[in-house]
Parts: sequence; structure tokens; C-alpha cells
Amino acid sequence: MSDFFRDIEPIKYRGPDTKEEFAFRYYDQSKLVMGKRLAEHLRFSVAWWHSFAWPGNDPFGSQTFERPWFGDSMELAKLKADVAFDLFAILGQPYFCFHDLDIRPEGRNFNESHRNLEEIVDYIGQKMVGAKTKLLWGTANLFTHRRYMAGAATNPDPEVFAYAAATVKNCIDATHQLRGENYVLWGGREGYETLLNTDLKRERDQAGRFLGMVVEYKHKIGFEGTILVEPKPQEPTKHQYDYDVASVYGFLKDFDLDGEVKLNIEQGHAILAGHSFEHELALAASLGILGSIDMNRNDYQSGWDTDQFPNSVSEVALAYYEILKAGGFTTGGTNFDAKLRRQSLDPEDLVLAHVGAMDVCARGLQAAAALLEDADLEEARMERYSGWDHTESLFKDGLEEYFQYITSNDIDPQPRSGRQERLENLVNRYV
Ligand code: XLS
Ligand code: NI
Ligand code: NI
Repeated sequence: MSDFFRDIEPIKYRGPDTKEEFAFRYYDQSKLVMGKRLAEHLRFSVAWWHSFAWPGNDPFGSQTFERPWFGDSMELAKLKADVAFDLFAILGQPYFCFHDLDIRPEGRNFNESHRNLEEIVDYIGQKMVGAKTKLLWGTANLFTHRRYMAGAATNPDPEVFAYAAATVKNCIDATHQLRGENYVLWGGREGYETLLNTDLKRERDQAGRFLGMVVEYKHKIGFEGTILVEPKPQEPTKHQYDYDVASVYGFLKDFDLDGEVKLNIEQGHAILAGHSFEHELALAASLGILGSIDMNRNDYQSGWDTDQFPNSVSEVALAYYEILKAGGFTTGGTNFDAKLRRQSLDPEDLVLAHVGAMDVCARGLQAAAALLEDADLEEARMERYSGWDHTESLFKDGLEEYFQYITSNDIDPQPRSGRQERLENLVNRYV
């Protein structure tokens, strides 16, 4: 135990009417919804990088948070882990996620970084024995260090590719050791700044080979978790290769990796790509590659990945609707890839940001479940396509046959209302 959170007690469910600030109003973890406990539906996870490693800087200002564990020693990394598990005990969420760089200090060379990782992974492993918190996913930070400024897998320098490959091996090993349920690859620098110095085809081939090696290694060591790619457009590089769900699907198909790799879809990244979160989720589900979600919210004016905690029930309800419709999470979960605003300095802010977000998600998921169970929305959707149900006999072999059909029957199709506002009204009855 550290004393960072002073006397904050584990958060309990107290119902929507409680005046208590440190309480869940909607996240009643053992409540049954569609036959499953809320906790099992939502599979909440805390992100080590935002909650414990991020110093509160922005492009114009430096560190605003003063945390007793900031610094580069193993001792401080262990204090950070102690504080992390204190937060997990307060929130009672079942999972956490990390990058190697979040949990261990960077060494002077590869071997030292590796030793640091092994030591802290052992330490975290011991803490997990006593705690109820499990690992949703691990990942490698292949974007912060200057060696990766021109990419990791897609770097023009083969030695950077090699360094990244060796690093990912260590991170998959760490994830495997901690029984992680997934392994994530977010291509933070896999993209380019200018085409003038970039060989697009070569970089794409490198990325395909890299991901292929990840899948091979997973099977070799018997890691049963899911490999997830996280799409994101235009940040930090101007052109990110894994732009959105559709582009990653094309990439996976191209390198024969569909069936092996699924996606970790983030709300803010969907918005940056010019989509809605529910669009990205529905598309991934329809392509069979929906894996897990990074739950957050972007500021709609700023145009950046602001990674705020979610606070709109109607937005998250539509997202969980797609997830429930697809059968819910298997190895995936709801990872809060979200950070405090840089003025939110207090330990209480960190706790309550998560509590509020968990409540918003619990509310959204329950609304989505009711909407799905009542089935009005799905029935309306099916009805819209119902013409296709009984015209099987009209299925024609080619354009000429359709021409025959239309001309000989004097067909003149009449437009029907799409009923968007009525469906919006319907959804609003639930959220
Ligand atoms: C950054 C990404 C990152 C990934 C993991 O925008 O969301 O946090 O989730 O590398
Ligand atoms: Ni993310
Ligand atoms: Ni993000």
C-alpha cells in the first residue's frame, strides 16, 4: 500500500439517487443484464500510461502533475506499480493495460531495458496474485523514443526494424507471463510525413512482414490471447497506415492475417478518421474483426486525440449496442485510454474520472441491452430490407435478365421513408 490515495475507500454501488460522490450510481457489477453480469459485459480496464505515467504536459506546457513515483529508477517504477494496484483496489475494475515504457525505466541499452522489464513484470505478477486485477493487454511503445521517429516496422533503417522486433518479442513474453488476454499493436509512427522521402510499397511490405512475425511468435510460445491492431489516422505522423477499420482490414487481407488478428477500436481515433465510433464497431463486427475497445472521448472542436474520459451516455450506448449485437466481448474489454485534464491535479480526480466513466458506460450498456432486447430497432431495420426476403425467386443471373424483368413487368419502384427521426426518437426513449 502507498499513501497516495490517502483514505479513499473502495467504491461501492449506491444507486442513482445517492448524494455520495465516491460511489457508483449505475455500475452495479453483479447486476444481470442479458444473462451476464455487468462486470463481464464491460470488462473495464485502467491504462497505465495515462493514469500513472503521463506528466500532464501539452505542446505548450510541461509537467503539471507532481507524483512521488516520477523518475527513472526501478524503485520508483515499483512505487508506481504499488499506486496502480491501490487504484485498482479502489475501483474494483477487473483489468489493466500497459506499454513496456509505462512500467519500467528505459535502460541505457536494449539489454538493460529488457532486464528492467523482466524485473518489473515479476513484481507486477506478484501483486496480481493478491489482487483481483488481470491483464487485458500488453503492448510495446514503439513511438516515443527518437530511434522510432521514422517508424518502427516501417523504418527505412533495418536495424530499427530489428530493434522493434526484439522489443515486441519481450513485450509478448511479458504479456504471456502475466496471462494477458490480448496483445496490442498501435502503429504510432507507422506512417510518413512526406512522400518525397518515402517508399510506400516497401514500408507496407515491412509492416506486413512484422505483423506476420508477431502472429508466428504468438503460436510458437503458445500465447492464447488475441493479437489486436489499433487503427488511428493522421496522428502522430501525417499519414498513418492503419488509418481506420476499413484500411486495416484491407491490409490484413493482403498479408493473409485476417482470422489471426482483430482490432482494438478507439472512440477518439474513429472521430479523427471522420467516422463515428459505432460505424467503426459495426464495420469491424461485420468483417469479423471486432476485438476490443479503447473507450474515451475526443473534443469535437480541437481536432486532436484529446483522450478525455467518456461522459455521454447516448454516445456510449450506440457503441455498446454494436458490441452487444455482435455477441459481446470475448477476450476484449473496455480499456479507458483516457487521461485527466492537466489541471486535474488531485488523487481524487484520478479516482472520480474513472468512477464517472464506469458509470457512463454501465448506463450506456444497459440502455443498449434494453434497446436490443425490445428489438424495435432491429425489427425496423429488418423491415427496411424485407423486400429481399420474398423476392428470392426474382434473383436474376445478370444485367440482361434484370432488363427483361423490368421491361416486361412494367416495374416502377416507389421510394419509402427511411424514418430516421422516428428511429432517433425510439433510441432516445432508452438513453
Ligand atoms: C494512442 C493510442 C495508444 C494505444 C496503445 O493514440 O491510443 O494509447 O492505445 O499504444
Ligand atoms: Ni488507444
Ligand atoms: Ni488514442
